[in-house]
Amino acid sequence: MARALALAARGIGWTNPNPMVGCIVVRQDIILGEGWHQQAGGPHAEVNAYASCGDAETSGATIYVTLEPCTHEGRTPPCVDLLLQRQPSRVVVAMRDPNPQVSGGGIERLREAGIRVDVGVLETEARRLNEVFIHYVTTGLPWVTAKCAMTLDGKIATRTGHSKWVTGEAARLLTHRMRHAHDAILVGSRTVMLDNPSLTTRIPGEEGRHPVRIILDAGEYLSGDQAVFAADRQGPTWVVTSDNKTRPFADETLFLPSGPGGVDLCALMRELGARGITSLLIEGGGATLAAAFEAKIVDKVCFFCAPKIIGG
Ligand code: AOF
Ligand code: ZN
Repeated sequence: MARALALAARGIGWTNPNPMVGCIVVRQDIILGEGWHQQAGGPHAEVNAYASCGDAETSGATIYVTLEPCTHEGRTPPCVDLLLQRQPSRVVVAMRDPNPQVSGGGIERLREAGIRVDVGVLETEARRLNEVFIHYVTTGLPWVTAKCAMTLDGKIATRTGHSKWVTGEAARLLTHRMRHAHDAILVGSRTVMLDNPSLTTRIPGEEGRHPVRIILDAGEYLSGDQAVFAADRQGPTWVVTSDNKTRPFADETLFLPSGPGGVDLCALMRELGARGITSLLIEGGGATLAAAFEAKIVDKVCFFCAPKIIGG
């Protein structure tokens, strides 16, 4: 199962809104095939695992799969049908599928067919890997990660408000991996004005996915001259506001009710969930992070601590 989880993790950033899933086919203690879900809309892990077995005899095999096999006809046919056809003698599942369309039905159908099913192997690890999927499929709201960097003396920015010089290379690489893994990224307009970040994903030697950039602009501070609005920008940039003025330089302006410190962030989460955004990375600055904690929308905190002293 540990191997199946490692395979599943290769799909990070590419499977949303679907889960990351890995699967292994084992017979007489030999791994005959393995696969993972590589992209939303593409074949499920079970299909890829069986495909990689080639001509090997697979009946009576043991299947290790990180998520309960599906029973529904979505963009691909139900995996349970594939399993019933290939006749494994045992299926080991890390966790039940929290998707209400599946939710236990896959396990039940395999057991009804006389196949032994064991559920709960490395379940904690499997749930951690798919924390975004579990949250989104059960609530319809994006999973929210708050990311922040501070110095030893507790500063998240210099005296002039600049925050891009806090951490070094290693943290920067992790940040780009986090951007790749999230559907959208949120910052306040002050951060955009002061740091002028591009908020894209740049991982050396690897292809990455760019998150939708969402800028909170409660006070008409943005002019459209910033990097996130550049004509050759990668992926869309949305501006969120509680006034009623369209920002012509953005791909979209989202109008929302006002809340403490600016826009009503709970209403924003409902809107983003409805638009299919399953995860949101908040990169600051201080006011935006404070408002997010105040609105209780944060699910996970990633704090980088840099061995520096800014002073002042
Ligand atoms: C995946 N990959 O390996 C497994 C999934 O739209 P579909 O047909 O791809 O179905 C997506 C649902 O299938 C997903 O929400 C989850 O409940 C179930 N299992 N999904 O994308 C997989 N095993
Ligand atoms: Zn499936």
